[in-house]
Amino acid sequence: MKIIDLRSDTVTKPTLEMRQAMLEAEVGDDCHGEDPTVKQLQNLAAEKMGKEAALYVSSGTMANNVALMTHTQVGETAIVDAEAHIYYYESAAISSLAGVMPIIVDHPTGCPDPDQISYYLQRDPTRFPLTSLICLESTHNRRGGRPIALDRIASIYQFAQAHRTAVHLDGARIFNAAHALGVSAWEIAQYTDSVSFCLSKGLAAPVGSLLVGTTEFIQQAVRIRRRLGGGMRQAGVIAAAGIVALTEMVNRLQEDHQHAQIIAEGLAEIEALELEPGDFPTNMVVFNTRNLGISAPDFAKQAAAKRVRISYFDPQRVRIVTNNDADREDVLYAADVLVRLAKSMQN
Ligand code: TLP
Repeated sequence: MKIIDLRSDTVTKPTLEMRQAMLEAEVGDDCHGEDPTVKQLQNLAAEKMGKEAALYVSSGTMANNVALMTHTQVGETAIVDAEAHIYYYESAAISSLAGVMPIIVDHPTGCPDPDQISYYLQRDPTRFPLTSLICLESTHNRRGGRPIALDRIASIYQFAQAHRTAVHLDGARIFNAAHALGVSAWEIAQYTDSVSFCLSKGLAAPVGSLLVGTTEFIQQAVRIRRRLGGGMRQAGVIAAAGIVALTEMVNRLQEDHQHAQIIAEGLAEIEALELEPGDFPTNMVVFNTRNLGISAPDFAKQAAAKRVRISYFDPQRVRIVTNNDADREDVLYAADVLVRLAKSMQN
């Protein structure tokens, strides 16, 4: 019996077309700039994001860390959302690798208001640490997969530019954000200095992320990637799957969003279950179990016993992520299991 894995979109397996492309990939030593498939992927990524250049790296975490270390100097500060992946899940790389002190700002959209951060951007740098970077995330994982609205990111970028501060977007799921907002990815990326995005989530590639920015920024990023041991050799083998991800898999994200909607609509009927509202729903459904009298890990355990695997952010917040390996039939089954479970717990 099939296990329906909705813990994350990272669990997706590469498609047949990706495996075929990997088999046939033309390769070379990428540290010598000689891998034609990596170059093709990087060019494609830069073009899709409307940036001058791109760098292929092993993971979203590495893309964020390379970005942080390229934009900042040791001893500076960076504005980071209180729920950001960079802050929560990257083993404190922001401070341990980049040597940067995060300034944590809490805003429900994941994107600060200018007046929340203007103080940090205007401080006297002879007496206070310099704030050289604003980190954003869209879609925002721990904020229920919500995208940052275009006018919000535009205004924070304008504000950052006026204060000579760079903006990095953790766009691990930027194509989900673009779909939800009804725009192209470059329309979001135009309001950033750099973007990291992942091929290995909803786009189903087995590995890999990209960092995009100006040619000068990417040249420096190559050096930092090498410092982190992230230089790769015949990486065309995996980049080939990334090209399939970027050319064939972007449009299908819409399906994941519809599937998440099916689950959210089912769960919305249960009053005791606190669904986190999404203005622009994407491929995540997040809810709080506190009024069901069960912890999120225990709820997940009970769902797993019925072949539906889901994850949780903390003791009371469940996360469900639709993905390429769960089709409509799987999703209908999962929705039914989750709704029945929650109903059986409400009193
Ligand atoms: N997120 C993973 C876990 O680490 C939580 C997931 O299952 O969602 N930025 C964002 C917004 C992410 O959600 C992730 C992965 C990353 C960066 C890191 O990507 P990888 O796993 O490739 O290092």
